Amino acid sequence: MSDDKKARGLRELYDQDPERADWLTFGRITGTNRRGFLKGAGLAAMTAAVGAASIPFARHMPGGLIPAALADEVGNFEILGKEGIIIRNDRPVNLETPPHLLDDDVTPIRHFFVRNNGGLPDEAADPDGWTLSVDGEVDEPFEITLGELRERFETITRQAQLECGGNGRAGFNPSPRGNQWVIGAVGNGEWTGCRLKDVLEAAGVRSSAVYTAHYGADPHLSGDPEREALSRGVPIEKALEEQNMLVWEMNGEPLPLAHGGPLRILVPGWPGSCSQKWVTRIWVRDREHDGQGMTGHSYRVPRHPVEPGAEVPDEDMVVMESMPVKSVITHPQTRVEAPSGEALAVRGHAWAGDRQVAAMHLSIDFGATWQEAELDEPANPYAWQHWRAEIALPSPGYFEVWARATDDHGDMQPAVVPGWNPRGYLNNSQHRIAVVAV
Ligand SMILES: Nc1nc2c(c(=O)[nH]1)N[C@H]1C(S)=C(S)[C@@H](COP(=O)(O)O)O[C@H]1N2
Ligand SMILES: [Mo]
Repeated sequence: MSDDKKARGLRELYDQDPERADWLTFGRITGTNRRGFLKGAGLAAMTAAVGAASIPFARHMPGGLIPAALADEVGNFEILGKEGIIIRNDRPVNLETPPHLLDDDVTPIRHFFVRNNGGLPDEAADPDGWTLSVDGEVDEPFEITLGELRERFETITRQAQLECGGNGRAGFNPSPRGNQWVIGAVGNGEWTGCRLKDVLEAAGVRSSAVYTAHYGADPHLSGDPEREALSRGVPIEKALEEQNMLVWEMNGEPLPLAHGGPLRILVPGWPGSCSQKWVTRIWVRDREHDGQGMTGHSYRVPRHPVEPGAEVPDEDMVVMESMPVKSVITHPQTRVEAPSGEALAVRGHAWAGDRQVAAMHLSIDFGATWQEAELDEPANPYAWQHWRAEIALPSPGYFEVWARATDDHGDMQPAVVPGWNPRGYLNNSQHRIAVVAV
Protein backbone atom coordinates (compact mmCIF):
# COMPACT_ATOMS: atom_id res chain seq x y z
CA MET A 1 0.00 0.00 0.00
CA SER A 2 1.43 3.37 -0.96
CA ASP A 3 1.17 6.31 1.40
CA ASP A 4 3.01 8.77 -0.81
CA LYS A 5 -0.16 10.43 -2.02
CA LYS A 6 -1.28 11.59 1.40
CA ALA A 7 -2.36 15.20 1.84
CA ARG A 8 0.66 17.45 1.53
CA GLY A 9 1.29 20.98 2.64
CA LEU A 10 0.51 23.66 0.14
CA ARG A 11 4.11 24.89 0.11
CA GLU A 12 5.51 21.45 -0.57
CA LEU A 13 3.06 20.99 -3.40
CA TYR A 14 4.01 24.28 -5.01
CA ASP A 15 7.71 23.53 -4.55
CA GLN A 16 7.36 20.27 -6.42
CA ASP A 17 5.30 21.44 -9.37
CA PRO A 18 3.72 24.90 -9.31
CA GLU A 19 1.53 24.39 -12.33
CA ARG A 20 0.13 21.18 -11.07
CA ALA A 21 -0.37 22.76 -7.65
CA ASP A 22 -2.48 25.48 -9.24
CA TRP A 23 -4.55 22.94 -11.07
CA LEU A 24 -4.98 20.85 -7.98
CA THR A 25 -5.86 23.71 -5.69
CA PHE A 26 -8.04 25.82 -7.89
CA GLY A 27 -9.30 23.38 -10.49
CA ARG A 28 -7.58 25.08 -13.39
CA ILE A 29 -6.18 23.03 -16.20
CA THR A 30 -2.78 24.42 -17.01
CA GLY A 31 -0.63 23.35 -19.87
CA THR A 32 1.42 24.94 -22.59
CA ASN A 33 -1.72 25.97 -24.46
CA ARG A 34 -3.64 27.35 -21.50
CA ARG A 35 -0.76 28.63 -19.45
CA GLY A 36 -1.05 32.04 -17.92
CA PHE A 37 -3.55 33.69 -15.68
CA LEU A 38 -6.42 32.42 -13.63
CA LYS A 39 -9.90 33.07 -14.88
CA GLY A 40 -13.42 31.71 -14.54
CA ALA A 41 -13.96 28.96 -11.98
CA GLY A 42 -10.27 28.84 -11.06
CA LEU A 43 -10.22 32.52 -10.19
CA ALA A 44 -13.45 32.23 -8.22
CA ALA A 45 -11.98 29.35 -6.22
CA MET A 46 -8.77 31.24 -5.52
CA THR A 47 -10.69 34.35 -4.50
CA ALA A 48 -12.71 32.34 -2.00
CA ALA A 49 -9.58 30.59 -0.73
CA VAL A 50 -7.77 33.85 0.02
CA GLY A 51 -10.86 35.12 1.83
CA ALA A 52 -11.68 38.14 -0.33
CA ALA A 53 -14.61 39.23 -2.47
CA SER A 54 -12.38 39.76 -5.46
CA ILE A 55 -8.77 39.93 -6.65
CA PRO A 56 -8.71 43.22 -8.53
CA PHE A 57 -5.34 42.61 -10.18
CA ALA A 58 -5.96 38.96 -10.96
CA ARG A 59 -5.03 39.59 -14.56
CA HIS A 60 -1.45 40.22 -13.44
CA MET A 61 -1.21 37.26 -11.08
CA PRO A 62 1.23 34.70 -12.46
CA GLY A 63 0.19 31.08 -12.70
CA GLY A 64 2.01 28.67 -10.42
CA LEU A 65 2.62 31.26 -7.69
CA ILE A 66 1.31 30.35 -4.28
CA PRO A 67 -0.98 33.14 -3.07
CA ALA A 68 0.71 34.87 -0.12
CA ALA A 69 -2.50 34.63 1.87
CA LEU A 70 -2.08 30.86 1.81
CA ALA A 71 1.70 30.62 1.85
CA ASP A 72 1.96 30.20 5.60
CA GLU A 73 -0.64 27.50 5.81
CA VAL A 74 0.70 24.23 7.12
CA GLY A 75 -0.75 20.76 6.94
CA ASN A 76 -3.93 20.10 5.03
CA PHE A 77 -5.33 22.74 2.77
CA GLU A 78 -8.63 23.05 1.06
CA ILE A 79 -9.16 21.52 -2.33
CA LEU A 80 -12.46 21.90 -4.15
CA GLY A 81 -14.06 23.02 -0.89
CA LYS A 82 -13.12 19.76 0.85
CA GLU A 83 -12.00 19.35 4.44
CA GLY A 84 -9.87 16.68 6.07
CA ILE A 85 -9.79 14.71 2.86
CA ILE A 86 -6.95 12.43 1.66
CA ILE A 87 -5.49 13.17 -1.77
CA ARG A 88 -5.04 9.83 -3.54
CA ASN A 89 -4.16 11.39 -6.85
CA ASP A 90 -3.91 14.93 -8.05
CA ARG A 91 -4.18 14.54 -11.80
CA PRO A 92 -6.95 13.60 -12.14
CA VAL A 93 -8.24 14.73 -8.76
CA ASN A 94 -9.10 11.78 -6.53
CA LEU A 95 -10.01 12.42 -2.92
CA GLU A 96 -10.77 9.86 -0.22
CA THR A 97 -12.67 10.40 3.02
CA PRO A 98 -11.06 9.10 6.23
CA PRO A 99 -13.65 6.80 7.88
CA HIS A 100 -14.24 8.94 10.98
CA LEU A 101 -15.41 11.77 8.69
CA LEU A 102 -18.14 9.49 7.34
CA ASP A 103 -19.89 9.58 10.73
CA ASP A 104 -22.88 11.70 9.61
CA ASP A 105 -26.08 10.02 8.40
CA VAL A 106 -25.84 12.07 5.22
CA THR A 107 -22.22 12.69 4.19
CA PRO A 108 -21.56 16.45 4.07
CA ILE A 109 -20.32 17.68 0.70
CA ARG A 110 -17.07 18.88 2.29
CA HIS A 111 -16.30 15.27 3.23
CA PHE A 112 -17.68 13.45 0.18
CA PHE A 113 -15.07 11.56 -1.86
CA VAL A 114 -14.26 12.67 -5.41
CA ARG A 115 -13.29 10.38 -8.25
CA ASN A 116 -12.38 11.94 -11.58
CA ASN A 117 -10.97 10.16 -14.60
CA GLY A 118 -10.29 13.35 -16.52
CA GLY A 119 -10.08 17.09 -15.94
CA LEU A 120 -12.78 19.27 -14.47
CA PRO A 121 -14.99 20.99 -17.03
CA ASP A 122 -15.55 24.72 -16.59
CA GLU A 123 -18.29 25.71 -14.19
CA ALA A 124 -21.53 26.28 -16.15
CA ALA A 125 -22.29 30.00 -16.33
CA ASP A 126 -26.01 29.24 -16.76
CA PRO A 127 -26.83 25.89 -15.07
CA ASP A 128 -30.46 25.90 -16.24
CA GLY A 129 -29.24 26.19 -19.82
CA TRP A 130 -27.19 22.96 -19.52
CA THR A 131 -28.36 20.57 -22.26
CA LEU A 132 -28.82 16.84 -22.19
CA SER A 133 -29.58 14.88 -25.32
CA VAL A 134 -31.32 11.51 -25.38
CA ASP A 135 -31.00 9.59 -28.63
CA GLY A 136 -30.40 6.18 -30.19
CA GLU A 137 -32.95 3.39 -29.80
CA VAL A 138 -35.82 5.73 -28.87
CA ASP A 139 -38.92 6.83 -30.78
CA GLU A 140 -38.34 10.53 -30.26
CA PRO A 141 -34.81 11.67 -29.61
CA PHE A 142 -34.72 15.06 -27.85
CA GLU A 143 -32.55 17.68 -26.30
CA ILE A 144 -33.63 19.10 -23.00
CA THR A 145 -32.20 21.80 -20.77
CA LEU A 146 -31.81 21.43 -17.04
CA GLY A 147 -34.42 24.18 -16.65
CA GLU A 148 -36.89 22.12 -18.70
CA LEU A 149 -36.05 18.94 -16.79
CA ARG A 150 -37.03 20.70 -13.56
CA GLU A 151 -40.34 21.83 -15.11
CA ARG A 152 -41.32 18.74 -16.99
CA PHE A 153 -40.53 15.86 -14.65
CA GLU A 154 -41.51 15.07 -11.09
CA THR A 155 -38.80 16.20 -8.70
CA ILE A 156 -37.78 13.69 -6.07
CA THR A 157 -35.30 13.72 -3.18
CA ARG A 158 -33.68 10.49 -2.05
CA GLN A 159 -30.74 9.38 0.01
CA ALA A 160 -28.39 7.01 -1.76
CA GLN A 161 -24.94 5.70 -1.19
CA LEU A 162 -22.38 6.00 -3.94
CA GLU A 163 -19.25 3.84 -3.89
CA CYS A 164 -16.35 3.63 -6.31
CA GLY A 165 -15.88 0.16 -7.80
CA GLY A 166 -12.22 0.37 -6.77
CA ASN A 167 -12.88 1.26 -3.13
CA GLY A 168 -10.59 -1.00 -1.06
CA ARG A 169 -8.12 -1.53 -3.92
CA ALA A 170 -5.19 -0.84 -1.56
CA GLY A 171 -5.88 -4.16 0.17
CA PHE A 172 -5.07 -6.36 -2.84
CA ASN A 173 -1.73 -8.07 -3.23
CA PRO A 174 -0.14 -7.96 -5.74
CA SER A 175 -1.17 -4.36 -5.94
CA PRO A 176 -3.30 -3.52 -8.99
CA ARG A 177 -2.66 -0.16 -10.64
CA GLY A 178 -5.11 2.66 -9.96
CA ASN A 179 -6.00 4.85 -7.02
CA GLN A 180 -5.02 3.12 -3.82
CA TRP A 181 -8.38 3.65 -2.10
CA VAL A 182 -8.47 2.20 1.40
CA ILE A 183 -12.13 2.41 2.47
CA GLY A 184 -13.38 5.97 2.04
CA ALA A 185 -14.34 6.09 -1.65
CA VAL A 186 -17.94 5.94 -0.50
CA GLY A 187 -20.53 8.38 0.78
CA ASN A 188 -24.27 8.71 1.31
CA GLY A 189 -25.76 11.83 -0.27
CA GLU A 190 -29.23 13.32 -0.31
CA TRP A 191 -29.93 13.79 -3.99
CA THR A 192 -32.59 15.86 -5.70
CA GLY A 193 -33.55 15.52 -9.34
CA CYS A 194 -35.91 13.45 -11.45
CA ARG A 195 -36.15 9.77 -12.27
CA LEU A 196 -33.90 8.67 -15.12
CA LYS A 197 -36.71 6.32 -16.12
CA ASP A 198 -39.20 9.17 -16.65
CA VAL A 199 -36.79 10.89 -19.04
CA LEU A 200 -36.00 7.71 -20.98
CA GLU A 201 -39.69 6.83 -21.21
CA ALA A 202 -40.50 10.33 -22.48
CA ALA A 203 -38.21 9.55 -25.41
CA GLY A 204 -39.96 6.20 -25.94
CA VAL A 205 -37.50 3.36 -25.40
CA ARG A 206 -37.68 0.91 -28.30
CA SER A 207 -37.68 -2.85 -27.93
CA SER A 208 -34.30 -2.84 -29.70
CA ALA A 209 -32.74 -0.98 -26.72
CA VAL A 210 -30.10 -2.99 -24.89
CA TYR A 211 -27.81 -0.61 -23.02
CA THR A 212 -27.36 3.05 -22.12
CA ALA A 213 -24.20 4.98 -23.02
CA HIS A 214 -23.40 8.00 -20.86
CA TYR A 215 -21.33 10.98 -21.99
CA GLY A 216 -20.01 13.86 -19.88
CA ALA A 217 -18.35 17.22 -20.44
CA ASP A 218 -15.09 16.48 -18.62
CA PRO A 219 -11.99 16.71 -20.82
CA HIS A 220 -9.69 13.72 -21.33
CA LEU A 221 -6.37 14.26 -19.55
CA SER A 222 -4.52 14.21 -22.87
CA GLY A 223 -6.48 17.31 -23.91
CA ASP A 224 -7.61 15.43 -27.03
CA PRO A 225 -11.25 16.53 -27.62
CA GLU A 226 -11.92 13.28 -29.52
CA ARG A 227 -11.32 11.18 -26.42
CA GLU A 228 -13.70 10.61 -23.52
CA ALA A 229 -12.51 10.72 -19.91
CA LEU A 230 -15.16 8.12 -19.09
CA SER A 231 -18.22 6.80 -20.88
CA ARG A 232 -20.02 3.94 -19.23
CA GLY A 233 -23.60 2.70 -19.25
CA VAL A 234 -25.94 0.10 -17.81
CA PRO A 235 -28.30 -2.52 -19.25
CA ILE A 236 -31.57 -0.86 -20.25
CA GLU A 237 -33.59 -2.88 -17.68
CA LYS A 238 -31.31 -1.50 -14.98
CA ALA A 239 -31.55 2.06 -16.31
CA LEU A 240 -35.35 1.88 -16.16
CA GLU A 241 -35.40 1.02 -12.44
CA GLU A 242 -37.15 3.40 -10.10
CA GLN A 243 -34.18 4.52 -7.99
CA ASN A 244 -31.95 5.91 -10.74
CA MET A 245 -31.90 9.66 -11.11
CA LEU A 246 -30.77 12.66 -13.04
CA VAL A 247 -29.47 14.79 -10.18
CA TRP A 248 -29.13 18.58 -9.90
CA GLU A 249 -28.97 19.05 -6.12
CA MET A 250 -26.85 17.37 -3.47
CA ASN A 251 -27.66 17.77 0.23
CA GLY A 252 -30.01 20.66 -0.60
CA GLU A 253 -27.42 22.63 -2.57
CA PRO A 254 -26.99 23.00 -6.31
CA LEU A 255 -24.90 19.98 -7.36
CA PRO A 256 -21.26 21.10 -6.91
CA LEU A 257 -18.91 21.05 -9.87
CA ALA A 258 -16.71 18.36 -8.27
CA HIS A 259 -19.71 16.02 -8.07
CA GLY A 260 -20.85 16.53 -11.65
CA GLY A 261 -22.77 19.80 -11.38
CA PRO A 262 -24.94 21.03 -12.83
CA LEU A 263 -26.27 17.59 -13.89
CA ARG A 264 -25.26 13.99 -13.26
CA ILE A 265 -26.68 10.50 -13.46
CA LEU A 266 -27.05 8.47 -10.28
CA VAL A 267 -27.25 4.68 -10.45
CA PRO A 268 -26.98 3.79 -6.76
CA GLY A 269 -25.77 0.36 -5.73
CA TRP A 270 -23.67 -0.14 -8.86
CA PRO A 271 -20.04 0.93 -9.32
CA GLY A 272 -19.79 4.73 -9.04
CA SER A 273 -18.58 4.91 -12.63
CA CYS A 274 -22.15 4.21 -13.86
CA SER A 275 -23.14 7.57 -12.33
CA GLN A 276 -21.90 9.89 -15.07
CA LYS A 277 -21.04 13.41 -13.91
CA TRP A 278 -21.52 16.53 -16.06
CA VAL A 279 -23.83 14.44 -18.23
CA THR A 280 -24.53 15.82 -21.72
CA ARG A 281 -25.80 12.80 -23.62
CA ILE A 282 -27.54 9.49 -23.04
CA TRP A 283 -27.29 7.32 -26.10
CA VAL A 284 -29.59 4.30 -25.96
CA ARG A 285 -27.80 1.52 -27.77
CA ASP A 286 -28.79 -1.79 -29.36
CA ARG A 287 -25.78 -3.54 -27.81
CA GLU A 288 -23.58 -3.42 -24.73
CA HIS A 289 -21.83 -0.03 -24.68
CA ASP A 290 -18.14 -0.06 -25.60
CA GLY A 291 -17.11 3.44 -24.47
CA GLN A 292 -14.18 4.47 -22.29
CA GLY A 293 -14.26 2.29 -19.18
CA MET A 294 -16.50 -0.44 -20.65
CA THR A 295 -13.99 -2.75 -22.31
CA GLY A 296 -10.85 -4.76 -21.54
CA HIS A 297 -10.25 -4.95 -17.80
CA SER A 298 -12.05 -1.70 -16.90
CA TYR A 299 -14.82 -2.17 -14.34
CA ARG A 300 -14.70 -5.88 -15.04
CA VAL A 301 -13.74 -8.86 -12.92
CA PRO A 302 -12.78 -12.43 -13.89
CA ARG A 303 -15.70 -14.76 -14.55
CA HIS A 304 -14.03 -17.42 -12.38
CA PRO A 305 -11.69 -17.02 -9.39
CA VAL A 306 -8.06 -16.50 -10.43
CA GLU A 307 -4.72 -16.76 -8.69
CA PRO A 308 -3.49 -13.38 -7.39
CA GLY A 309 -1.37 -11.74 -10.06
CA ALA A 310 -2.79 -13.87 -12.88
CA GLU A 311 -3.00 -12.49 -16.39
CA VAL A 312 -6.65 -12.77 -17.34
CA PRO A 313 -7.64 -12.73 -21.04
CA ASP A 314 -10.25 -10.06 -21.90
CA GLU A 315 -12.84 -12.64 -22.90
CA ASP A 316 -12.80 -14.06 -19.35
CA MET A 317 -13.71 -10.71 -17.81
CA VAL A 318 -17.32 -9.72 -17.02
CA VAL A 319 -18.84 -6.29 -16.36
CA MET A 320 -19.41 -5.53 -12.67
CA GLU A 321 -23.00 -4.97 -11.62
CA SER A 322 -24.21 -4.61 -8.00
CA MET A 323 -21.59 -3.69 -5.40
CA PRO A 324 -21.20 -6.23 -2.56
CA VAL A 325 -22.22 -5.95 1.11
CA LYS A 326 -19.94 -3.69 3.11
CA SER A 327 -19.70 -1.55 6.24
CA VAL A 328 -17.56 1.11 7.83
CA ILE A 329 -16.79 1.99 11.45
CA THR A 330 -17.09 5.77 11.72
CA HIS A 331 -16.75 6.11 15.50
CA PRO A 332 -14.44 5.90 17.33
CA GLN A 333 -11.57 6.93 15.11
CA THR A 334 -8.91 4.23 14.83
CA ARG A 335 -6.11 4.37 17.43
CA VAL A 336 -8.37 5.85 20.06
CA GLU A 337 -7.53 5.22 23.73
CA ALA A 338 -10.41 3.92 25.81
CA PRO A 339 -10.78 2.95 29.47
CA SER A 340 -10.90 -0.82 29.96
CA GLY A 341 -13.97 -2.37 31.54
CA GLU A 342 -16.22 0.51 30.55
CA ALA A 343 -18.74 0.63 27.72
CA LEU A 344 -17.38 2.06 24.51
CA ALA A 345 -19.84 3.29 21.89
CA VAL A 346 -19.06 2.08 18.38
CA ARG A 347 -21.07 3.03 15.31
CA GLY A 348 -21.05 3.26 11.55
CA HIS A 349 -22.99 2.47 8.38
CA ALA A 350 -23.55 -0.54 6.16
CA TRP A 351 -24.81 -0.98 2.59
CA ALA A 352 -25.19 -3.80 0.09
CA GLY A 353 -25.49 -2.57 -3.50
CA ASP A 354 -28.90 -3.60 -4.85
CA ARG A 355 -29.61 -5.55 -1.67
CA GLN A 356 -30.33 -4.55 1.92
CA VAL A 357 -28.20 -5.18 4.97
CA ALA A 358 -29.91 -7.68 7.28
CA ALA A 359 -27.47 -7.88 10.22
CA MET A 360 -24.39 -6.25 11.64
CA HIS A 361 -21.85 -7.85 13.97
CA LEU A 362 -18.73 -6.71 15.81
CA SER A 363 -15.75 -8.63 17.14
CA ILE A 364 -13.10 -7.43 19.59
CA ASP A 365 -11.12 -10.69 19.55
CA PHE A 366 -9.94 -10.88 15.93
CA GLY A 367 -13.08 -12.58 14.73
CA ALA A 368 -13.22 -15.40 17.30
CA THR A 369 -16.59 -14.28 18.70
CA TRP A 370 -19.16 -11.78 17.48
CA GLN A 371 -21.75 -9.57 19.10
CA GLU A 372 -24.76 -8.25 17.24
CA ALA A 373 -25.09 -4.52 16.69
CA GLU A 374 -28.34 -2.60 16.45
CA LEU A 375 -29.11 -1.93 12.76
CA ASP A 376 -31.49 0.67 11.31
CA GLU A 377 -33.65 0.32 8.23
CA PRO A 378 -32.45 2.53 5.37
CA ALA A 379 -34.05 6.01 5.14
CA ASN A 380 -35.20 4.78 1.71
CA PRO A 381 -34.02 1.98 -0.59
CA TYR A 382 -30.33 2.44 -1.54
CA ALA A 383 -29.54 4.70 1.44
CA TRP A 384 -26.87 3.29 3.69
CA GLN A 385 -28.01 1.88 7.06
CA HIS A 386 -26.72 3.07 10.41
CA TRP A 387 -25.67 0.69 13.15
CA ARG A 388 -24.42 1.04 16.71
CA ALA A 389 -23.25 -1.09 19.60
CA GLU A 390 -21.57 -0.85 22.95
CA ILE A 391 -18.49 -2.90 23.50
CA ALA A 392 -16.45 -3.44 26.67
CA LEU A 393 -12.72 -4.07 26.45
CA PRO A 394 -11.94 -6.57 29.20
CA SER A 395 -8.42 -5.40 30.11
CA PRO A 396 -5.81 -2.81 29.21
CA GLY A 397 -3.98 -3.50 25.96
CA TYR A 398 -4.32 -3.42 22.18
CA PHE A 399 -7.64 -4.41 20.66
CA GLU A 400 -9.10 -4.33 17.22
CA VAL A 401 -12.74 -3.81 16.52
CA TRP A 402 -13.86 -5.66 13.40
CA ALA A 403 -17.19 -4.94 11.73
CA ARG A 404 -19.11 -7.42 9.60
CA ALA A 405 -22.31 -6.80 7.67
CA THR A 406 -24.55 -9.57 6.31
CA ASP A 407 -26.99 -8.88 3.48
CA ASP A 408 -30.55 -10.14 3.04
CA HIS A 409 -29.30 -13.04 0.90
CA GLY A 410 -26.98 -14.22 3.68
CA ASP A 411 -23.77 -12.98 2.03
CA MET A 412 -21.35 -11.49 4.54
CA GLN A 413 -18.16 -9.50 4.44
CA PRO A 414 -15.03 -11.66 4.41
CA ALA A 415 -12.34 -11.14 7.06
CA VAL A 416 -9.66 -11.30 4.40
CA VAL A 417 -9.52 -9.70 0.95
CA PRO A 418 -11.92 -11.43 -1.43
CA GLY A 419 -11.12 -12.69 -4.94
CA TRP A 420 -8.13 -10.98 -6.48
CA ASN A 421 -8.81 -9.30 -9.81
CA PRO A 422 -6.47 -7.45 -12.18
CA ARG A 423 -7.81 -3.95 -11.45
CA GLY A 424 -8.56 -4.35 -7.76
CA TYR A 425 -12.34 -3.96 -7.62
CA LEU A 426 -14.95 -5.06 -5.10
CA ASN A 427 -12.82 -5.43 -1.97
CA ASN A 428 -15.50 -5.64 0.71
CA SER A 429 -13.36 -7.11 3.49
CA GLN A 430 -14.20 -6.12 7.05
CA HIS A 431 -13.21 -2.70 8.33
CA ARG A 432 -10.96 -2.89 11.38
CA ILE A 433 -9.96 -0.19 13.83
CA ALA A 434 -7.35 -0.20 16.58
CA VAL A 435 -8.37 0.62 20.15
CA VAL A 436 -5.89 0.81 23.01
CA ALA A 437 -7.53 0.15 26.36
CA VAL A 438 -5.90 1.83 29.35
N1 LIG B 1 -18.07 12.40 -16.41
C1 LIG B 1 -17.55 11.62 -15.45
N2 LIG B 1 -18.38 11.01 -14.60
C2 LIG B 1 -17.90 10.24 -13.62
C3 LIG B 1 -16.51 10.04 -13.46
C4 LIG B 1 -15.64 10.71 -14.37
O1 LIG B 1 -14.43 10.60 -14.30
N3 LIG B 1 -16.21 11.49 -15.34
N4 LIG B 1 -16.04 9.20 -12.47
C5 LIG B 1 -16.98 8.15 -12.04
C6 LIG B 1 -16.52 7.36 -10.93
S1 LIG B 1 -15.34 6.19 -11.27
C7 LIG B 1 -17.07 7.49 -9.67
S2 LIG B 1 -16.62 6.45 -8.43
C8 LIG B 1 -18.07 8.55 -9.38
C9 LIG B 1 -17.64 9.40 -8.21
O2 LIG B 1 -18.56 10.40 -7.93
P1 LIG B 1 -18.12 11.63 -7.00
O3 LIG B 1 -16.85 12.20 -7.52
O4 LIG B 1 -19.28 12.58 -7.03
O5 LIG B 1 -17.93 11.08 -5.60
O6 LIG B 1 -18.30 9.41 -10.50
C10 LIG B 1 -18.36 8.72 -11.74
N5 LIG B 1 -18.78 9.63 -12.77
MO1 LIG C 1 -15.13 4.85 -9.42
